[in-house]
Amino acid sequence: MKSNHLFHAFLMVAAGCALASCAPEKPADTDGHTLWLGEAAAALPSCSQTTLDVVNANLGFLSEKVSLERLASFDESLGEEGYRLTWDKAGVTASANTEQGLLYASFDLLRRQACCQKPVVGETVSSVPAFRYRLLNHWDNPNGTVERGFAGKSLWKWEEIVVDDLAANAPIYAEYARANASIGINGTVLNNVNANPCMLTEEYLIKVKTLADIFRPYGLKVYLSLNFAAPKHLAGLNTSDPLDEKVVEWWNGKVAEIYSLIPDFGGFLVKANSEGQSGPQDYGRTHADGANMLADALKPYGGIVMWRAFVYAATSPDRARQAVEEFKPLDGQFRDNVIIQIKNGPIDFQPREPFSPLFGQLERTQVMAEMQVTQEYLGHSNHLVYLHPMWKECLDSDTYQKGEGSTVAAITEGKVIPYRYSAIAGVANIGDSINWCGHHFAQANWYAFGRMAWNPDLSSEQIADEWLKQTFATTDKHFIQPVKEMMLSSRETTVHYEMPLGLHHVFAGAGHYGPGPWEGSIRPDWSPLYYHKAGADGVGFDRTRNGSAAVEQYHEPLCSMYNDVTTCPEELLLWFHHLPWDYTMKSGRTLWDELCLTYQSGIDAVRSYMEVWNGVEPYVDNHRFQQVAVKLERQAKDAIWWRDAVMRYFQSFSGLDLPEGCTPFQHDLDYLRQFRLRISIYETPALDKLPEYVLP
Ligand code: GCW
Repeated sequence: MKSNHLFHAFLMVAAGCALASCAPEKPADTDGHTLWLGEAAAALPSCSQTTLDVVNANLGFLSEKVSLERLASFDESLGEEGYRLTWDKAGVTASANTEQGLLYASFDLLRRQACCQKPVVGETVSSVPAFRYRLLNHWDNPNGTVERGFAGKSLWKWEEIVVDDLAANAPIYAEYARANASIGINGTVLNNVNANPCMLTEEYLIKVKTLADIFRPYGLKVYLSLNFAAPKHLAGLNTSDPLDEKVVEWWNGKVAEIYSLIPDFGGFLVKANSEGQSGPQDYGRTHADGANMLADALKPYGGIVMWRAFVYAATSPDRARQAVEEFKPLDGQFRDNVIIQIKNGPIDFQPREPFSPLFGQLERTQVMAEMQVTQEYLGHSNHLVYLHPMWKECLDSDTYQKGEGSTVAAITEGKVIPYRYSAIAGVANIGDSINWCGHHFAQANWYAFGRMAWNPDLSSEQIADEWLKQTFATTDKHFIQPVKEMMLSSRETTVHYEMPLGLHHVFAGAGHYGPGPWEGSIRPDWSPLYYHKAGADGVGFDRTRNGSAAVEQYHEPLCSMYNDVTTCPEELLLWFHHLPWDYTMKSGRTLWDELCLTYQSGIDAVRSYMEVWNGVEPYVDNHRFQQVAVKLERQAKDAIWWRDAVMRYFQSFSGLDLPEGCTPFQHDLDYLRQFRLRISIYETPALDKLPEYVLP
């Protein structure tokens, strides 16, 4: 059986590496379950196996001869997880301090083989992860729903997680761990930050232990989100005050219990005093009081606390300012095993935001970035959007905290202010759907997050290139080139057809799929009206010194640059400025015309993606080809829907018409307002439940 797999894998690679110039043979149908790992995904050990078994299984898929070398004396330059590859005439030697290092080396070799990278005899390559903690955050609930999950139900079937040989019975958990290991992810937070206290009961902790045992050989540690009010819910205490002795005692006991089951448990992720979650402020205490209590309990075991900065009160005139207002006064008060986890932007995972100013504001507190891999605001699993350029834009942003070069990447890697712990998190886009992520191309975002967490310097292009070659088992440039270009432009395209020029949060309802610029909400800061502020006088949120003054949370030269309408980057214009409809843009066009034409460019781009995809049909199996094609068509229609809704609504203030170069509106405002997309925070809309559009 195994040798069969091996032979097949070898043939696939050989075929993929051949320089194909004539029409390729149509690949056999696949459901996409093997991800970027292709045939190698078949190499699953049973739960009792070790990291070295996983490594050896990988080596079985390599056509070159590999020697493994566990270094006798610790090589500081490689650390706990790094590795070195050296090629000579006999083959390649993989060296590392630990088995985990060898694990990552073996996946590197698999990647090189699938991408047909030719080794050079005499060459040496060293690779060390930039971040020590590279985590997925699952927003999965114990009842099987996934908040903002668009790929089916939760992967974790809690009711089934009871047997010892679970890995054999449910190989999906090992497959999941293996996929993460292949891209360097070394930790997973299993449950939603809106945490159900039951996750900390003995019943669930035993299940968590079962998963941890399956994940261990793959170097993947488990973490949990916690409900800050757990002492009240689970122990019947009358308080969860972090300074109360009984509460402290309960947490200490709980942490001891967790480590007795899972000796390498990673730690806690906490959403406190945010969107209705309980927290230390319920008892007049600070975020630092709350985080430190947990940090002290975890410290003896080496665990960490990731305390989220996503906090905002309903009453604030500008939600974008609030994280800095809450956390800056607490700088220096957190224990050294606390990391403040900050979303990339100051609002909420919009298609484009400036970086969160909190990254540059804490001098004596460790910070990490939280990226969203799941496409809450970018078309769910219906739209093809490659997210790496968006994350990289944030990581490469210079905060100027300590002068030029203080990028978000440098800060969170601990290069600006030395940290003990460096970390990065991505909100997972994984569910129990057969292809894991709902959209075949959404797999690229899981892949890209892991690769970026290992090496934030990798370019979007390189990651897309690797992913395509592995996932579609071809290196043919007639496929790779056009599809890669489509991926690379797709994020900007989405910005264009959803919310160009700094517009944000123009979504209908709580489902965050389609447009609803006219909508109010029970909370002002959950409503599009609060964010776009469109009226007869123009559109945009004034965050200048004359407005909410959010610009002042950025260091110079950014503060002045954003504050001045003539120097503010146009892609963020309406994020920082409220401007009249006839404001003159750099192109010489009015703001109104520019908005219309930018929407149009988004519409045109998705339309062109349909052509690109049709053009590569011979290179893709029918199954995946059809599934992607159907979704691209919906994406193209959604792009028009977005333009119609937003610009029709804005038109009711501006009184202006679409300029030349725009396709006409297809629906009027009455129709669009009546169309109500009622979806919950747990689902993606069915394609036939969306408004009818005709493609030009
Ligand atoms: O993006 C928003 C989502 C919520 C989410 C929250 C958060 C888990 O709409 O569904 O809750 O952010 O990040 O806590």
